Amino acid sequence: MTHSVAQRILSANRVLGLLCLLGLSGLSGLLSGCASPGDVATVQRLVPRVLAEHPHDPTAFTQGLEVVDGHLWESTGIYGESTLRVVDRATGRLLGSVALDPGLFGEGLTALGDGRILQLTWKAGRALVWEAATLERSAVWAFGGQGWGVCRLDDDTLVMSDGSATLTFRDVDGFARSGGVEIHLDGEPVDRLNELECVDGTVWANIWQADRIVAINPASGRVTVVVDASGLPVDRSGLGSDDVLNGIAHDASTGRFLLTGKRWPTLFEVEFVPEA
Ligand SMILES: [Ca+2]
Repeated sequence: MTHSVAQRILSANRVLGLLCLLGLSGLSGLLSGCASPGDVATVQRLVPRVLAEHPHDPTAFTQGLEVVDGHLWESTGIYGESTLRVVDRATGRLLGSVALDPGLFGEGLTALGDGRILQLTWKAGRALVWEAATLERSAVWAFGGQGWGVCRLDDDTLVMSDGSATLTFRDVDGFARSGGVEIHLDGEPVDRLNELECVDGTVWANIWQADRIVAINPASGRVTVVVDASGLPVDRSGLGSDDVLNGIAHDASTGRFLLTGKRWPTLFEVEFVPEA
């Protein structure tokens, strides 16, 4: 594809997105690739309301967070320090932990739904598959490019981020690529998509270095909700420039989200509410 053709397609997509935003669903709905009528509402602006605070290991460079069968699973990064761990959310105490090969940098993680946990690595092109019951590694799946975040959208589909504005769809078994979608907000690409959380067909994503979380319709790529998390009352006194918001998990038993950051001392239990 030539650059000019790509630009024309991009421009066409932006016009289409504008039609959707203007609510011209009768016209835009005739066009392939337009969002569904239920997807054309104004972007919601929300903030987290803190319902509880729990201790979080201030040495954990959090890269992935997910509640699996009531237990909080976490992936941490940094070469030589990366781990896969199970955490008691109330106390922050480790219930189980395994160290990664020093040459691997841990990234996002998600349950595969069959007693296994998939953990991404950053630049090694390897996804590690762990047995949740024993913390034994049972497979390694290869993939191209960088690994940032991952979540399981449905029984067959994983969603992966790589720091760009594109989310990649992959098979739950074997990690083969099955598609992708560019994420956009008001017609503009949204890059630096990082840790992910799939909740009832919606993909929630941390934006790297932005104190912002977005909700994404994975069919259209449209951002439907923007959460400004800059008001979370985290003690930043011991944090460095890399120690940013990262880590979003949904607890289906309460409907609440769990949020933390890289080396943050606190895990926040929150709900998302309209800005005051
Ligand atoms: Ca997550």
